[in-house]
Amino acid sequence: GFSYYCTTSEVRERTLIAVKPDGVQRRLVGQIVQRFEKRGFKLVGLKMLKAPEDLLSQHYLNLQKKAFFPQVLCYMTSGPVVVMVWEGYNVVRSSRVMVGKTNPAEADPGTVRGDFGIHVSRNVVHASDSVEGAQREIQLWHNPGRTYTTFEDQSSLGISAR
Ligand code: IDP
Repeated sequence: GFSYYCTTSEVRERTLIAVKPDGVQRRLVGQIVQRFEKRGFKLVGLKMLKAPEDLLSQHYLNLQKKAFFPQVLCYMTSGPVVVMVWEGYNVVRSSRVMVGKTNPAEADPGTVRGDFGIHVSRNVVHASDSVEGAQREIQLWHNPGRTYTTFEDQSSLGISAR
């Protein structure tokens, strides 16, 4: 049909966006979802889970040798994360702009980290940094064959009667 002539592969590009434990705890999930929806991107996957360390090690393969890696693991396992897949034209590059610089102190106002971030270990969101990276991360986090502790197990979320 016409789609063959009119669409480009960038339209179906996908990226992995995760609201990190501090973002979930601070009730920022809705505002973050809203930013991506307003921008015209399409939500094509979402799940909430407490990330296992082995999954995080795979996710952050390039950081494993850094001295601060234990800090990253501690931060990312401090509570559940909300992992989403968003689709749209140039979504990988646009998301990185919307999310802002890694260090919230350097992130522009108007970006997620510039508006809500506190510290590199409290920077609210993750966004894939390349199309290839996004494909790898989507496979990793949304592989249905993987066993997770999901939100159905409330004890894993730190939700208690306290
Ligand atoms: P990115 O999340 O902006 O792509 P990366 O360099 O891939 O940045 O780092 C991944 C995550 O690791 C960051 O979002 C941040 O939470 C954490 N991180 C990066 N650098 C540091 C650091 O120097 N100290 C502690 N945590 C860090």
